[in-house]
Amino acid sequence: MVDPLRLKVRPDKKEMYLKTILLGDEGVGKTTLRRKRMGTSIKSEIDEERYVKTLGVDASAKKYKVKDRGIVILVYDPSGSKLFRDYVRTVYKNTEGVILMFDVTNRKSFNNVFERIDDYLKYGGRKDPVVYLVGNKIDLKDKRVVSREEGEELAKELSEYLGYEVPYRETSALTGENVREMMRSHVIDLSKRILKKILRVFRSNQVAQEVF
Ligand SMILES: Nc1nc2c(ncn2[C@@H]2O[C@H](COP(=O)(O)OP(=O)(O)OP(=O)(O)O)[C@@H](O)[C@H]2O)c(=O)[nH]1
Ligand SMILES: [Mg+2]
Repeated sequence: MVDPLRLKVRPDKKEMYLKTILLGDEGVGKTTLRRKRMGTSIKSEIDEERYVKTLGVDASAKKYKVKDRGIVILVYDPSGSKLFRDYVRTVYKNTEGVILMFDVTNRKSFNNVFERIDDYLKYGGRKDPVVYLVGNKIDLKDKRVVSREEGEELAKELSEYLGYEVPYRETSALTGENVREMMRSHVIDLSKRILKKILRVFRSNQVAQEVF
């Protein structure tokens, strides 16, 4: 299990500590999204754009502030490869959120989304995680094969399947387009779901601010 101290994260009593996992096929952009936009990693990483497959599970932490309350989000970033599936399953049970990613230039990755959430639900994930569906690589306009409408339709199907809303977002992990907004919104939804009994701060719209 990832030790938060190794990430230099020291949640104090006022800080909440939540975990979310990026799930999707190999090469959809999970590591790029996490590494470039979500802070420090537990493994030493070279900042390059060359595709280096993730081995096992990596993670980053990012701290947000929602109404004066620090919220530390640990983002698990597993390999999309079947080779590591057993290992990846061991981190499912500790997560409150799931970001289901596909690549809008790769239809197979889109077709495999249901299999990913089923695997999560079957092998130890919580039964009602906060789920976001994310279509990545929207900067590759000429290579796009999955439309926004299809993404929205899939999010609807996932919502029906799970029994609660699954938002759909489109991002470019490479350029950063919409990544920050997607994460902020995911953090707010996680906070609402997990903390609403503890905090009475969600009567109005809240904004999540990055702290580090
Ligand atoms: N054009 C473009 N390329 C991207 C984007 N996101 C990732 N890539 C590229 O796609 C390749 C794979 O990205 P990764 O982030 O390593 O993919 P991954 O999902 O972590 O893959 P695994 O670790 O094997 O499961 C890399 O060459 C990235 O630079 C994007 O939004 N746009
Ligand atoms: Mg990776």
